[in-house]
Amino acid sequence: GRRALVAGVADDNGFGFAIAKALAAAGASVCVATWPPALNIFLNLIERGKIDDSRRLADGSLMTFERIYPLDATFDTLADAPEEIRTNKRYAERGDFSIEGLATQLVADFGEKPLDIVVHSLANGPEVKKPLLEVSRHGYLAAVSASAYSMVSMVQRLGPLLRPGGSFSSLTYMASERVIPGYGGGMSSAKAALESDTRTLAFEAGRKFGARVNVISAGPYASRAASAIGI
Ligand code: ZID
Repeated sequence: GRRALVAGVADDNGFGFAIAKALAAAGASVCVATWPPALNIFLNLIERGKIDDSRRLADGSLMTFERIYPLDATFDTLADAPEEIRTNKRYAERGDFSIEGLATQLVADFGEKPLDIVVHSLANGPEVKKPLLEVSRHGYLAAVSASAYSMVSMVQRLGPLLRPGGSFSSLTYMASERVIPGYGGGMSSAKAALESDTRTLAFEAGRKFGARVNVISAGPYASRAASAIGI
């Protein structure tokens, strides 16, 4: 069977959950990766049965996640995380939550070539409510780091874990190409980078790993992230 990793699932409201469910319905084993600050809440929702209705598949069974990994995609290695993050309660209890840590754990759990499908369904822009004219350098770079470089780093580190014919996908928004007021904080810039990088990564990772790399430009969906900016 195929195994998928969906990065960016912390509740049953977002694209990541819906994609995970579609993959499970199609017969894949699904692992997810969750931002450490949201992980406890997510595990509680599952444990208490609060998202059982959302987990129900057409055949009546409940979708299960093979693994739920901690992931902060702004860190490539654990050493990249600053002291105050590494010692933060939500992070400290989780082991290696970096992208490299995720790759290492996947190999430890399933062997050298554990994956067929990787979905990047995460983004973060701390100043998303500010128009570009008011965005700080820090906010802009944070948006690009979490929302675009995270994909580059995931392809670098998870590419070697893909079986032949494997694929990467991510999600973008049209504000990369057109002016859409309200999608600020450098998020439009981050999505433009993500889309451009997808072309270059498809070229490079196709040759290096035999992997496909695609990005889907999504329509509006009232996820937690989108609700924060009034979508
Ligand atoms: P979501 O909140 O379900 O998923 C985002 C996830 O990212 C959350 O689980 C966060 O915990 C996680 N996350 C944040 N920072 C980090 C980090 N550093 N490391 C690891 N995880 C982290 O929201 P979602 O489903 O909206 O987002 C999934 C993807 O879809 C993101 O790439 C979005 O940018 C993208 N997307 C969403 C929408 C939308 O409407 N929900 C649109 C386009 C793309 C969109 O904004 N008209 C208006 C707006 C839009 C489309 C059309």
